[in-house]
Amino acid sequence: MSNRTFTMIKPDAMADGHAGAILDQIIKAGFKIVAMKQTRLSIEKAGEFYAVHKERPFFGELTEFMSSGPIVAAILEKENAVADFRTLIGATNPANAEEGTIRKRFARSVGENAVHGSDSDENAAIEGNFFFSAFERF
Ligand code: RTP
Ligand code: MG
Repeated sequence: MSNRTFTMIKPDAMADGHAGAILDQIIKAGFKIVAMKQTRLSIEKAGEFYAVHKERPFFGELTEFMSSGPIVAAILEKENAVADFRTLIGATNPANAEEGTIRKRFARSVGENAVHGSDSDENAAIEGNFFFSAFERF
């Protein structure tokens, strides 16, 4: 069990002005920010990030959406980070997300669902390395 996870505030939540409230909720839940940046994915980079979903019917929609505007990417630290962060964000589809979760509060839809959270320790490390060098982690 590792103590780090990776997150993105997705373009919908950025455009809707929720970045500050989402970061506040993440910090209040006990996560420490190890690295953070605002950036924008090209459609090619979004495809690389979500390569595991290449064969899924929503892949085109997903990569178009994820490259449609700026995002905030961050590495987060907390005991049991991956599982606890997925609890904090709630179900993929905000309609099924628990009351008070980030997706319940801020997501637009199953596709435009406000935040990403890594699904395993291994992917947390891969995804953090995708965005950050050793010089950008504190
Ligand atoms: P994420 O990777 O972004 O944290 O989300 P997740 O684990 O909860 O969901 P995952 O199955 O990994 O799907 C990745 C992202 O693809 C979009 N999606 N759209 N239209 C659809 O039915 C659909 N299903 C998934 C969502 O943006 C989801 O977060
Ligand atoms: Mg996922």
